[in-house]
Amino acid sequence: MSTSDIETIELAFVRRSESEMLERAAAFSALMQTRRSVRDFSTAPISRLLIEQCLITAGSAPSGANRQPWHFAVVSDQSIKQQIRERAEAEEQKFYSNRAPQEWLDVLAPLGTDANKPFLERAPILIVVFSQTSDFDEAGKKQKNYYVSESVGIAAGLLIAALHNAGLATLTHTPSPMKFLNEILARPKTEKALMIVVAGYPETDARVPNIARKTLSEIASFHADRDSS
Ligand code: IYR
Repeated sequence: MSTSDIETIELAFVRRSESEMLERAAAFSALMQTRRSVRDFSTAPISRLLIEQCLITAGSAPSGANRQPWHFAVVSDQSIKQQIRERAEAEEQKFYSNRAPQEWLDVLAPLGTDANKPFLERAPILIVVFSQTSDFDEAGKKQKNYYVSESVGIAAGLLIAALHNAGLATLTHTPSPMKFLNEILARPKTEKALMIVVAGYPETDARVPNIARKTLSEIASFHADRDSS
């Protein structure tokens, strides 16, 4: 089937001048440079409307065969957050005391993390990002999904960018294994938690580790025509 055989709609695309494009790219880059993983959250509440808007952005991610294989479980209930903290800390205790090899603990040292996860109770919102490894069609027949971790990873990235853009602090948290999240949130076996995106306001005077981002030349290589600039 070629595009001429399928139903299509007009592409909404804004063609901008080179200078406007550069300005926008620089402004977005500056905004994203101020994103930091925050572990010191205030208990101040955030509006549901704001979270909904950011989730809609996350849902705009491209996905394999347009299957949109994600589910976002948004937790603000204090007793559910408490259960998640208890189960996550139990896993983290095992991680820090015997599961993690010394090499891993060494690279985590500059971040100052440990098995204690108070932010899971303090932050107003935990967004548990689930991957749907398979799905069901209208007839209830099991359907495979494609490129699930790529698709859901992109959606999670867009969610973090949207939350940061909206003015919220975030933390990606990945207790491992995360099966307990299916249990607590009553999600089906076909779903697998990818990460918890913790969101809220930073505590007044919150501090973050003094770590640096790689430079452009460290993260990119250009393979251009010899005569192009
Ligand atoms: N999940 C643990 C350990 C941890 C692992 C990585 I990779 C990090 O970047 C940060 C922490 C924890 O949350 O403490």
